[in-house]
Amino acid sequence: MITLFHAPQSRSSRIIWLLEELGATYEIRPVSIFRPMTGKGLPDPANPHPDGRVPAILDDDRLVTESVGIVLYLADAFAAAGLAPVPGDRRRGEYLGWIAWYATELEQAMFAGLSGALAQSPGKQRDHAAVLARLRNALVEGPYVMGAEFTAADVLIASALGFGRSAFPDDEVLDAYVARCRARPAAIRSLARDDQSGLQVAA
Ligand SMILES: N[C@@H](CCC(=O)N[C@@H](CS)C(=O)NCC(=O)O)C(=O)O
Repeated sequence: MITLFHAPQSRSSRIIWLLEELGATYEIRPVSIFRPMTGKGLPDPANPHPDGRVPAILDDDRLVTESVGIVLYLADAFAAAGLAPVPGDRRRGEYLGWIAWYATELEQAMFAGLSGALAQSPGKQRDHAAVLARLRNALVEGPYVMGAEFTAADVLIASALGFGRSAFPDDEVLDAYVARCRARPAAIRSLARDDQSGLQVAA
């Protein structure tokens, strides 16, 4: 049984989306977090995350933290759902590359764009342009970053873009990708569950 420690409209929302895509049975355990944008909220003593953050999951008694760690863990644990090429599959390397790219390139470029740090740093501008070009090139082919196949990498990338779209220029290709991902039935179901508390979802 998977238990997700969740705060509404945060990085744990994407894990609800993933769990819905995977057809998993899971429970949402709502926790409070500190919200830096408003300065409000306190870490919840009921949250097992060592930093009091979300997302965190318990798989029975096994704790997994970090969006990337959780996405890799769940997509492999529910391999039958087909959201992750399994070890040995020739697409596995590309898949891992996109997930690492999300964590090390996309997040940095997005927050540089959102914070205004771009304007002061030619290095960040170069990285930002590279992120945009790589994403666009993949999505012009599309419809997902790995082509025809929707993978768990799209959950990370599309959810980040959904939050930080304004960090990048107007672009029909990016907008269509975010809209396409948001229109997936699992994404729509996850929105309805984002704000509900104490919920148990049976597959
Ligand atoms: N690298 C972490 C970041 C987690 C994170 O910062 N989550 C925010 C919510 S979006 C949080 O829990 N903030 C509470 C805090 O900073 O104390 C991940 O991707 O899981």
